[in-house]
Amino acid sequence: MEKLSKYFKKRNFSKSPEPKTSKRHKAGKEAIFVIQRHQATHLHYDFRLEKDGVLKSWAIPKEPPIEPNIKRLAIRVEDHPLDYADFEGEIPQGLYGAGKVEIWDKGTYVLQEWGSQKIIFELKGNRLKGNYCLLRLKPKLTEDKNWLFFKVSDFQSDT
Ligand SMILES: [Mn+2]
Repeated sequence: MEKLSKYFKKRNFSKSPEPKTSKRHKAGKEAIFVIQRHQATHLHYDFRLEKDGVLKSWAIPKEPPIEPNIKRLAIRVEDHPLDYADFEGEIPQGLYGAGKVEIWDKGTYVLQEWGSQKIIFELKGNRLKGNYCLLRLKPKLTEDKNWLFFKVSDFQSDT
């Protein structure tokens, strides 16, 4: 799959247990998201949204926020195959991404807006629930792979 060429280029599948296929049948079903806690050289959380037959992915160096308005850096990384959403395991030492991968949260999401600078969606996970935003940082000021990830206030009026 053309879209996944970066994913395949980085990995050695004769040694890594990571998934190779992106064939989850999803007709008529809600799109999924997954967050994988990845104990690599630096602990991070890989946030992935199903879109166009792949998992669009960001690496978040700190724990994803459950409360609104706590902003986390999210670094855009290569698209992953859909089957990666079920992956947990140990990537052997010496390989790209070596370390333990565990599913930290998983569920479905409802897309509200997918723009080149801003993505807004409702997450329906076990840990993360509610409206979240990915906001791209200005490329002139920073690396163009840098985004912010945060929960949006619910704007509920408590009476
Ligand atoms: Mn990772």
